[in-house]
This record gives sequence, C-alpha cells and structure tokens, in this order.
Amino acid sequence: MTTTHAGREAAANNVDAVVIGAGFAGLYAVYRLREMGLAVRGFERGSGVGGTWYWNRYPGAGSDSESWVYSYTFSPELEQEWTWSSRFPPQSEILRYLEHVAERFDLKRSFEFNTAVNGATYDENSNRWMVKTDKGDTVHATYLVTAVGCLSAAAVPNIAGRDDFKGAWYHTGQWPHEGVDFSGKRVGVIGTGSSGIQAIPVIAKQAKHLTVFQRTPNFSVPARNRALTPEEVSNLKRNIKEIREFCRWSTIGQPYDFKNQNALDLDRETLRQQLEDNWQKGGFEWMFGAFPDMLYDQRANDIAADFVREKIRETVKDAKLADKLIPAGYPIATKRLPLDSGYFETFNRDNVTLVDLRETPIERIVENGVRTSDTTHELDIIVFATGFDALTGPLTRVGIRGRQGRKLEDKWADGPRTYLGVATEGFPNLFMITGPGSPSVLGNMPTSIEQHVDWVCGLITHLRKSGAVRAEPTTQAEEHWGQHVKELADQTLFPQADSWYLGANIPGKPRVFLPYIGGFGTYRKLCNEVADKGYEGFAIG
Ligand code: N01
Repeated sequence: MTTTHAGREAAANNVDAVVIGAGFAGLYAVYRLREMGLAVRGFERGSGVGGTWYWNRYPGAGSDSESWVYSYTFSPELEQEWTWSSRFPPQSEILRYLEHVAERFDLKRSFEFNTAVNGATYDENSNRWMVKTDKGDTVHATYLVTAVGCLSAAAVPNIAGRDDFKGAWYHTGQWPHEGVDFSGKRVGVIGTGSSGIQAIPVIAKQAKHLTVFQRTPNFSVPARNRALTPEEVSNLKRNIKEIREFCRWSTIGQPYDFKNQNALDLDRETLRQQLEDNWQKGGFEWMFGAFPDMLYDQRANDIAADFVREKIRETVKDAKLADKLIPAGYPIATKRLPLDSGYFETFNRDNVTLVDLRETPIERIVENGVRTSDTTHELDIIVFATGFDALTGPLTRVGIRGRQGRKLEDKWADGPRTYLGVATEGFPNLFMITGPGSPSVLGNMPTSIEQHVDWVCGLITHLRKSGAVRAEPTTQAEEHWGQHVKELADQTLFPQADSWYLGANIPGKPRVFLPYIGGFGTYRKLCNEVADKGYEGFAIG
C-alpha cells in the first residue's frame, strides 16, 4: 500500500506528542519519546538547535556549571566520545555539543525550525491538544511537552525614548549570529546580572569606551576557568558514572554539596580560611559546597557577604568606585550568584565608567545615548543585559488554553500553580519540563532536565500501559505543592532579595518564589515516591 501525500500530511498532523523547543530539554524529550515508540513533532523558534545557547551568543557567554556535568548522561557512549576543552565551556562549544547530539541521535528530523508555536488548545471531547504554529500549521497531539526554557523570554525594559536611539541596541538573550563589532565604539551596558558580568570584561577589551549602568551592585565569585589537561579528562571520563550519580542526589545537581556543618559552628579564623580556600578554587562551590546556614541565617550570610565585599575592595583600586560596586541591602546569593572572569578588575581600566543609577537614574534614552539625571552618556551601542521574564514568561507567551478554553496566563495571574512544577490542573497531558515549582534554575540544568523528561516519560508509559488517556493534577495536590514550595523558600533568606526568582524584575509580576528550593536530590526522591504510588496527586482517566 502506498501512502498518499495527503495521508502523510494527515499522519504528521496527528501525533502522540508535540514538543516545544530544541534546547537541552526539547532534544532529550524528543529522543526519549521516540525511543518509547511515540510519533513526535517538535517546533523551535530558532533556525537551529541549542535553546539558551542558540540565543545567548553575547561576548563572554558560557556555562557556570563545570563542563563534565553540564551535559547529558543518557548515553555512556556520548559521554566518552565528547571531550570538553575547559572547566566552564564557552557558548560556542556548548552549542557545538548540542548540534553534535542532534546529529548523532538523528533528532533534527523531528523538528520544524524557524517555527514558533503560537497557540495550543486542549479539546475535552477528543482529549487532544490542538497546536498552532506561526507557519499556519495545526497539529493534534495527545501530549504537549513544553521544553521552552526557564530564561528564554528576554526582558527589554520599557525605558522612555528607546526608539529614538540612532545607534544599535541588543539584548544579551537575542544576540545576532554574526556577532557585534565593538571596536572603536562607545558602548553602554545596562544591567549587572550574570549576563552583564560575563559580557562586561570582554566588551571592555574591545570597545573604545564602555559605560556600565548599574542599578543594583552584585556579588560575584571568580570562575577561575581554565583548560582541562588530558589527564583530568581521562580521570573524569573514568569516574563519570559516580560523578553523575552524586550530582543526581545533590542539592544543586553539581559534583559537590553543602557541608554537614554550619559556618556559625566554626571559629572565625577556620571559617575564613575555608572561605579563602574555596575562593581560590573558583566556581559555585564557594557558596553551594560550603555551609548551609549561609542561606538560612543572616549572621552566617553576613560573614560570607563581608568576605566578598573585602575582595571587591582589594580588587578595585579607586576606593570611591569600590563603594559603588559593593552590594548591600540583600543577602548574598539570594539573587543568582554570578561567576566572573575579571569583572571587578575591569573597573580599573581607563576606558570603563560606572554609572550608579541609584544616584543618577536613567531619565530616558535619547538619539545619541542614555540621559541620566545629571548628564547624557553618548553611546554608539547599547547592550541590554536586563534579564528575562523567568520561568512563567516562556510558558504564558505560548498561548496555552486548557479545559473550557481557560488561558494559562489567567490561571496564573496571581502566580504559577503547578504540581511538582511539571503539570497544572485544568490542562490535562500538558507536561512542563523544568516548569515553575521545580528545582530548575537552582542548579545544574541538564541534571534537572533529564530527571524531568525521564519522569514525564514514566508517567506517559504508565498511562499507556494502564489504558488511560489523560493525567491531570488534582486541585488539592497542586495547592499542597504550592504551599510546600513557598514554605521551603520562606525558611531561607531568598525571599528578602528583589530577584527574578520572585518575579521582582518584571513590573506587575506577582511576587511568588518560583523554583523549588528543597534540593535536586530531595525533589527526585519525592517525584519517585509519587510515581511509586501510581502517580499520586494526578487524576488519571
Ligand atoms: O539577568 P538578571 P541576566 N534599568 O535579571 C538590571 C542565567 N544566566 O541576563 O538587579 C537598569 O540577573 C538588573 O538590575 P536589578 C542565570 O540564571 C546564566 O544577567 O534588577 N537596570 C540586573 O542588574 C541568571 O541569573 C549564565 O536592580 C536594569 C540586570 O539588569 C539569569 O540567566 C549566564 C533594568 C538583569 O540581571 C539572568 O541573568 C548568564 C532597568 N530598567 C545568565 N532592568 C550562565 O550559566 C533590569 N536591570 C553562565
């Protein structure tokens, strides 16, 4: 029997699962779902795979997780074949890795690129999702898997006069593929989060002059990036199974964890020495391989914060400038802690100026630069390193409608409500990879992603084996989970900072702590228990 063109079209438009996004999560979701024998179609806005690493091509962009754990674990062969160049790989290398994975496992054939999903509606009668794309396609699927990333909805602030600017402007999260030539240019960077802190030292070396517009001074810890020696590579490859297993059950999915000891139990000198030793090592371990009370107890946190303040003061030669760069008013690490490669040193350069927006706020953007309350800073290029509408933004902009046409953004108007961060009541068979209410951004993303995809695939297998067609969290399970996520966050110092974890960076966004802060290992255990109890908390039918 030959299949007609119309027949093939119909089959392609009626699939088991639609996956949105071709980053770390989408690629793995397609791999696993296909392995289970499901018909899958994927859609990706970009022209290629990579997600975060496709979009964030700004100078200095790279991973803050160690390369040997910032990768997939599902294929031991892949793990052995791929060799990372350095401790913290640059964006270009991570993108190359994801392209390699897509080729190696033949994943691209399941995706339509340059295609955004601009609506997905659940039909109760057919128990199918009707997914629409900006290319005019409509695809029907039983399962809708969102792999849209946590930090993919770029936030360009609505500063008056932005359209008057005659120069070029860019957001770090939507960087042009051809790159930006800063040579001979007067460049302004607005924002000093992780992206700004990575980009600023690199741009400063290229630009004629760099003006950094800082609203909130940020803590930062040195990355101490370096090339990996062949000996390290072979040791890592030999021990990779154990390293991965440790990450899976650790607090933030990294190859280290908090000590079984509090900072406040140590005498000052011992504590200082430990902080110094870890500072010399570089990386997140300084905070997240240290003392748990630094995130719970203000006194312990103050010790850590003062340690970094001293480091800034030692690094920045001009004492008045150092004062402006030194953070105060929020506990360290309660805004995502950046890793840097010479960030504070950059302010010792003659071609770099810091504008403290707390003293001289931006009034507007004008045709030749940025006007603050005291002067106009003349610029040829503005870089918005101003962050993202995190976790909820990438989901609510898709146009997802559940039972009775209810919009996801309406349901979440007062903050996201999910069960395990993976599903939401009223939206059957919608599975969110690293959605709000899951550990997601509080650690190593690939660890989180693989756990989520595997768990969702387990749930889908359960449905298929038991002859059920839908899973949807109960209202009660969702409420309990929301309370639990909030209670855990409230036990820490995190809610004290105006961070994107709380939606505080987006005007009008409800102040709700978005990720689950109980730790990757604990979360994994909870998810496994839910599965062992026949997916307790889900209405399955
Ligand atoms: O964004 P951010 P990001 N006027 O929201 C400022 C991940 N990431 O893109 O603090 C003036 O952290 C804002 O000021 P304030 C990582 O999870 C990972 O840097 O709100 N300034 C802040 O300084 C990270 O946390 C990696 O007062 C304005 C900055 O812009 C997340 O992405 C690398 C402003 C935004 O900081 C987001 O980081 C990079 C305005 N109107 C990023 N609006 C790696 O793993 C905002 N700001 C390596």
